[in-house]
Amino acid sequence: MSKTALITGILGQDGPYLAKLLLEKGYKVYGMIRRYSNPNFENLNYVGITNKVDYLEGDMTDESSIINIVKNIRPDEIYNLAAQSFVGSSWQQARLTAEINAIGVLSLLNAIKFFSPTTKFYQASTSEMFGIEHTSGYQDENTCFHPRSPYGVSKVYAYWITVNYRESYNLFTSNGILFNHESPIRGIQFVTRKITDGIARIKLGLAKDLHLGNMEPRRDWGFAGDYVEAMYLMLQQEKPDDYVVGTGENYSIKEFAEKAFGYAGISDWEKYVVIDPKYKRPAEVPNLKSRPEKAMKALGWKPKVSFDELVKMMVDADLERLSKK
Ligand code: NAP
Ligand code: F7E
Repeated sequence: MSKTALITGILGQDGPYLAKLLLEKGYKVYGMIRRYSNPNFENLNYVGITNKVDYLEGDMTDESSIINIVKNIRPDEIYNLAAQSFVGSSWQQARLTAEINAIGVLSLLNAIKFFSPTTKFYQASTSEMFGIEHTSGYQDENTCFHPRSPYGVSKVYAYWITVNYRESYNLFTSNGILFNHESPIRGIQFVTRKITDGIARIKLGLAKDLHLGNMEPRRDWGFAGDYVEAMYLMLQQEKPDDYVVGTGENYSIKEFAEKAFGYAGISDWEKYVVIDPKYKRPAEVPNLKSRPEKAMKALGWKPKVSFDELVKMMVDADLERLSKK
């Protein structure tokens, strides 16, 4: 009998990579989508698996839809990737962010507790929970949380309720504390993709400049395709646990931009960048850098795609996409 998995947030960036991995491993994959009227299958098309997934309609803010899905399919594994994941918007939509990212997780855990207690649960936790905390310049599983946005705060609740249901009800629930991971199907508003898309537009004469906010923050960027392997591995362990996943290296937004412009053959890149206060945040996370030793040792996981390869992959993909158009 093949294993079954439910992925929430399947239409986002990570969902398609994870679904592809699980399908390759012989899983039957269910994907929860918010609506049937006008779903955007672009990212699933990109990885070539749109017709291989079974879609179920549900919303993280609608507990009855979550209960119905879990009760009906009782999957072996649930990967909760659904979220209002854009940090910038979380100040404008703080309550909605909390309802989706925090209370939605409680609904999923209750559905598991009451209707499918053997289901293993993965929660998409984030380095944003660390915010301004660090231990000698890096963050790992022992670093305290000090989130700096309504998004980060909502994810701290989700993290702890996942731990709490494990400790209270003996459920198999794990948190992957993932640092930033990117790809050619990264949402266009996130800074890496905004930069690579902007560069392709400048290069092809479709835009004159690129408006960005604070270019000093540093991020530990990896490739999404590598990170979904860590998610999968967490649910294959004997015991549930929480793991930091990242590359252990970090770069500033400025360094990312310089590298990406350089790869596209534009050396005088600074003349194309306009610093626009509109993109600055009320509170910033200045420095994220993982120490992923635990994931490397316990899961045998390590990132395969380097920073340089990631930048090239994203610039190439945006140049190709826009050239075709
Ligand atoms: P993403 O591209 O923003 O995808 C999120 C998905 O969640 C979207 O498909 C969206 O559906 C869905 N969603 C939003 N609100 C929902 C709701 N109320 N009910 C059901 N589905 C809803 O995010 P991602 O980059 O793939 O990240 C996956 C998860 O990992 C997220 O939880 C994110 O917070 C977390 N995370 C991401 C990173 C990263 O660097 N990418 C790092 C750490 C943690 P629509 O398509 O309908 O909008
Ligand atoms: O910003 C700065 C911005 O929006 C990165 C999400 O996946 O990773 C992501 O959150 C940095 C910030 O990602 C612009 O101020 C400058 O310092 O790409 P981002 P994020 O906020 O790190 C974490 C791990 C998640 O969990 C989240 O879900 O770049 N920045 N100028 C800008 N950022 C954006 N978006 N746009 C700019 O113009």
